[in-house]
Amino acid sequence: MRMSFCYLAVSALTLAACSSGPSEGSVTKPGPTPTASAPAPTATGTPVDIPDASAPFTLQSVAEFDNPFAVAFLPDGRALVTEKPGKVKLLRPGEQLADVAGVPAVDYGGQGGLLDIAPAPTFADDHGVYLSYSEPGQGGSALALAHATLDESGTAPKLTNLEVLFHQQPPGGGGQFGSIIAFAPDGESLFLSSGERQRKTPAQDPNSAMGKILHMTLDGKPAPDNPYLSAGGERAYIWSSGHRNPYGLTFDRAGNLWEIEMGPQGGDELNLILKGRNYGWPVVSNGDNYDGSPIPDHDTRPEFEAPKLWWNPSISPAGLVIYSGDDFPAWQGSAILGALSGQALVRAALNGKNAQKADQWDMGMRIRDVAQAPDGSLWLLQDGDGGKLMKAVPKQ
Ligand SMILES: [Ca+2]
Ligand SMILES: [Ca+2]
Repeated sequence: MRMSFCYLAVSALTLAACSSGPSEGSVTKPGPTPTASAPAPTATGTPVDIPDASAPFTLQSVAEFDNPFAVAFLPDGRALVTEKPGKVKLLRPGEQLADVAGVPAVDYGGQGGLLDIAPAPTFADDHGVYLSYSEPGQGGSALALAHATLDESGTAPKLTNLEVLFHQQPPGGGGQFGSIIAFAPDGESLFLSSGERQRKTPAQDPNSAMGKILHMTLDGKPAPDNPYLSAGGERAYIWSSGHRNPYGLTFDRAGNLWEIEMGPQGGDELNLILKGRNYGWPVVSNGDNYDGSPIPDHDTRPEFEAPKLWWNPSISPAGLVIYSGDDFPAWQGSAILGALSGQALVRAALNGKNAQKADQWDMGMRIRDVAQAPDGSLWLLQDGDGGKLMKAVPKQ
């Protein structure tokens, strides 16, 4: 079922306009260069019931998507949303969702497809965006990172000047790609999380980009301060090793890089990412294999960096922000993460380089991504067919 090209507003007029999906002629041209003062999408959407009465917020849905993977806000408060089958949608309050043309071909299926999207640090000047996706190739697919320009000069938005900056090699079948993009605080480089494609051993292979956090310049070259720069090849891109399926990656205001990853059963992790460190997968995990066979815990091998937090039972963490908004003052500086199998929104309080579990609210649905808009509002993206983009609104 594909419900959603349509911005779901309570206005009957808007709903009527949405009834037949998009057409080029009916898409209102987004405005010119964004301004920093423009508002985020307002909470004029549809209330969404959640089972957890203790949550200090309600949810308002503003749009639905076909298997969305990521939401990223632009400086003017509009949002870009990726759909795994291979579409990018541009959301503007009160209007239909606009299809963004020019998306590269993706290998959609399983955990693969169109994945993360992030406006460049220079977006206000050049409208640059970064995309990650599973790129079709000989023998399978590979994690790819591309840069493009969001061109709104025509009747409908499109990606132009698309350039693939990085391809993980070799291609292969299936598995989890990770694929989350995070910019360094100085805006001069980017980090890309790369899953081990459910193959385990590549996470410890020093010459493979799988199961790693990668670090590169904005034009896709290994970053000059990388620990194995002189080795060349994929190794030159590696910043940290021993990761399983990292579906969240972001910096806090002090410049610490935080990562969440799906571990084996009972072994999901929140990690503080440090240059050149090895995070242990698949040699150690505080969880165990899904077939019940044990994996030694982190404390048996102190040479591997231990997680700051882990979850048993598993929650399948996906999406991570360090919250800094005003809607929920008590959460400022906290890590907010979504949970797929856990069907939850999770808060971890951060204190310097340490973390403490704080809240886990039952959302009654799989949460695929979380994001903070420029106005500080907090947004949740539901997983699956018809997945909703929802604003968390404080209860009065
Ligand atoms: Ca680990
Ligand atoms: Ca274990």
